Amino acid sequence: MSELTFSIIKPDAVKAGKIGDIMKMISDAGLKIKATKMIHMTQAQAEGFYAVHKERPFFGELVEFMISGPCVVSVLEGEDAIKRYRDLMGATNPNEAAEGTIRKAFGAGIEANACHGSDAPETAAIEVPYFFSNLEMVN
Ligand code: RTP
Ligand code: MG
Repeated sequence: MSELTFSIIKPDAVKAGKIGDIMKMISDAGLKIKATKMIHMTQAQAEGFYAVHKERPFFGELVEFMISGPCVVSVLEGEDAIKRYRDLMGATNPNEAAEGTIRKAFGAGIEANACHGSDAPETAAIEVPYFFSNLEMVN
């Protein structure tokens, strides 16, 4: 079944000039870009987005990282898009990420790991409308 997932090219990868490379990997994987834009998150936006992690010891640092520069947020669509994009991203820790994944290619460490992708349909259903309205998505 075709589904939507939400993607972030994180500030580390944007700073490193990797937007084009990562977008190409997404296209080459057969995921369709329904919407995309560059944003610089406010602290409140980043805290809200990662609210599930607010009790984790790395929460403060993660928010600081996510607001350290602009990022590219996108909505991707395809058959089994959530799992396929997670597979394309690779393991959270780039040192453990498989060859050919975004994090293996561009991740610097456990935090500055180049990208985010929704981890389940329920998460995608929250994350997509957190940054995009229906009017911003192509049909
Ligand atoms: P994401 O949510 O960004 O797609 O990444 P994920 O599911 O692979 O990993 P998750 O456990 O949800 O962690 C969210 C993000 O927090 C940062 N992190 N830092 N310092 C640390 O130990 C640590 N652990 C995670 C990473 O940026 C991770 O992607
Ligand atoms: Mg996650």
